[in-house]
Amino acid sequence: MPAEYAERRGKKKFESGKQKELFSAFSVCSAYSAGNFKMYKFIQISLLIIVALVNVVAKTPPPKPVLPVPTASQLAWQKLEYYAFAHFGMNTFTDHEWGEGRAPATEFLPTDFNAEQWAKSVKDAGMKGIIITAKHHDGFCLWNSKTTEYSVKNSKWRDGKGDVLKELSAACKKYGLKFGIYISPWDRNHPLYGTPKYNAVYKEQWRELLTNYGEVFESWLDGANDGKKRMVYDFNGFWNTIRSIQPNSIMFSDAGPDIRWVGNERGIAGETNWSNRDNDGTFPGFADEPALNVGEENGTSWIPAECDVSIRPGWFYHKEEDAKVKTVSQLMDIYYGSVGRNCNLLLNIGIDRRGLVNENDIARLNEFRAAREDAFKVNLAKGKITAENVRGKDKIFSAEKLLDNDFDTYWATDDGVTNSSFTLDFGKETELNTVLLQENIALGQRVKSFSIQIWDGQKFATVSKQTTIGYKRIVRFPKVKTNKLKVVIEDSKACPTISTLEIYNSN
Ligand code: FUL
Repeated sequence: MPAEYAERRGKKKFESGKQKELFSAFSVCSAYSAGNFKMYKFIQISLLIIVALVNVVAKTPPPKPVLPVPTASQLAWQKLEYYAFAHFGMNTFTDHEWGEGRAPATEFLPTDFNAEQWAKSVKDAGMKGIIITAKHHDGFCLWNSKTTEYSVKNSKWRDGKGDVLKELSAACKKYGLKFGIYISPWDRNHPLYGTPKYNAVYKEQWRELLTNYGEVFESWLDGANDGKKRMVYDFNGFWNTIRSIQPNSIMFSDAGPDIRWVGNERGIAGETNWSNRDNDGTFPGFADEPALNVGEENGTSWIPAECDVSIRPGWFYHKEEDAKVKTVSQLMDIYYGSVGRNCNLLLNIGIDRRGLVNENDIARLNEFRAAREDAFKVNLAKGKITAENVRGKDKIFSAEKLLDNDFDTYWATDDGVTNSSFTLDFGKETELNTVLLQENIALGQRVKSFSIQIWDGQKFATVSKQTTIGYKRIVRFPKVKTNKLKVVIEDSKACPTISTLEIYNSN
């Protein structure tokens, strides 16, 4: 009967899916109660308004951010997680780590330079980009810079017409890798070094590099200074130059401004690691290493840490270190100590005298990739997940969001609830030793302490007690077997906003 009613009124367009059901319901209602079309229309509109109102009221507002928060570029940078440092330059040929800037430019002579081989090796290793030492402390420039005679143009490589930056940036583009640049402020060759005029030289070098080689995802500089000619660096001027040419390029130094050094060259962050930092008054070259390693809970700037570490003892290639490439187990410890502790990992490879990534390093990079893939192959976080508190009891903030493989969705609690938990019931006994958590850092880093607990048959027992989470936290503990795993957020600056839970049983 309702269908006939619709037919008579020429309402056939309603007759599909949900709309059809809705229409049928209204129709029955109107046909039996009012019996006339006006009344039917009135009820239909009223019901639609009520549904719309209920929807508006039910929409729980998202948590307010806890300041500071990352910029869009900082957030994009954090998601890269793992990329390469490539040390290559005059030191490669003189067998030095810190050249004095006196070796003749003609000594730079790679026999088989191939930037695509670098890019392919890095891509195959699962890394997301390459940062090249365009100029190290010796002052030798791998591009033809108008600011100095000490560069590839006075070498015999490619008859003085070669440009490492040009070939490498093109290779990165071809392989879908990000391209980054390090130029050392300390310059042991430039005649103006030590005088205020050198600051303009260094800015001009950045200008050349940031103008001629496409997008530079990271601009890397340190605060190294000469023991005798103490140079007063214009760091603010350097940063302004970089920012004005490529505003999205992430600037690294001991003192940010966008990302910070982790305080050691071992690639290991503090177990507690805040992306917040009190940066006022700091500048590159005077690093407070312990503070850089852990950040500051109430720091007012968002300056996450980057772990730079070399795959060999030295940063530059030395033949006698061919047998000293770090083992997979050392590299895995570095991975857990960096990416697993809210950092990005900048792993260095020294390019050899041929101008190639050395076979020993390639083999190890690939083994390291295989070990990571193996450790994170089977995500055991499957089953029924529930939370003690869900923001506004709204499903857009439910515990299920922890398992949906979407960083942008997250479990959150009501405002003021800074101690809460979620529990995963595997539905069967499960062996595990690794828990991976991510905070939705777009809303700031919040969690101050948390614990991981397992059901022992009678009660939940703590297997690990930790402090910060941040963008990514990977917690490892001895293998356990259990039916249920619970993560308790013990303390948080404001309601927690957790994006991801993954669980593994790795070797
Ligand atoms: C330091 C330099 O002194 C080292 O030689 C190396 O380049 C390292 C990555 O940065 O500041």
